[in-house]
Amino acid sequence: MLKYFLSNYFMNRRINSLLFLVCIFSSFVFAKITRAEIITDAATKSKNQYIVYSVTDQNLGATSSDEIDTDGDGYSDQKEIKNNYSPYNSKAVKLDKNDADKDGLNDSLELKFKTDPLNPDSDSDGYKDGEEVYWGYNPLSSSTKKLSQQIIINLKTQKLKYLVSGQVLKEFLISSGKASMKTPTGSFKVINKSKKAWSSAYKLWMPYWLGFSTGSYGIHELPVWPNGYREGENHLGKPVSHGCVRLGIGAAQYIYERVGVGTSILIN
Ligand SMILES: [Ca+2]
Ligand SMILES: [Ca+2]
Ligand SMILES: [Ca+2]
Ligand SMILES: [Ca+2]
Repeated sequence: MLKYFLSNYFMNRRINSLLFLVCIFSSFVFAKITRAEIITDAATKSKNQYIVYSVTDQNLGATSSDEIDTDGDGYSDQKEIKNNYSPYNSKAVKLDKNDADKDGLNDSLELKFKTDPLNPDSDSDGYKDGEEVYWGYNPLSSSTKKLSQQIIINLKTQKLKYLVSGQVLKEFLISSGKASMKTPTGSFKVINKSKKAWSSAYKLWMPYWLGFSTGSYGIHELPVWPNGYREGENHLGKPVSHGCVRLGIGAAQYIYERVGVGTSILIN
């Protein structure tokens, strides 16, 4: 009995000391992980704080003080922005006509997208703010998730607008359906894409095709007949198509490359 008790006692002691060692080791590992996390966290935090600080300071035109005059022209940043002038150019240049950091995004859009007007690559991911915004990517994150993109077509003005996050970035002349073959109006989505679609109804090529959800209609480049004849660019601005929305050479490719299936199209 005593023997049994003693062996049990020593066995328990051994288990206890083993547990003790495991405890020490895991707390050491845990402490290391905790420490690493704190360091990473602090780094991220300070990075975010820096971005928030620089955005607040520069984008809002020094709301904290009326005195900040970045370009030294005698007018405060706040006053210039309020009057639509760039606070980053000592000449009287409008916000949307100035690109202080030459990143392809004008000062006006930098304010709207909350990017740094004096830093070409606000999120330091290697892509310029302008490149990211015009391609539909978030200039404040290295994420490849696209921002919301939209196409708005106005049949009256014969213009197509390309928007990212609700901001109009580009505007192109179109040619929509003639009076007898009107382009449908309403809200649609891009349902398919083709670099060179063939119209079996009209026997012609429709380059950079973006089909929208009514079935037989789409946005495409000025059509090309099998003999190579291209509908003239002088048709742009006039409703002469069979119902599709025609875009000029260059414009069609621009839109085609940037928007994907699912992009919303509003025609009014
Ligand atoms: Ca100024
Ligand atoms: Ca810029
Ligand atoms: Ca910038
Ligand atoms: Ca970037």
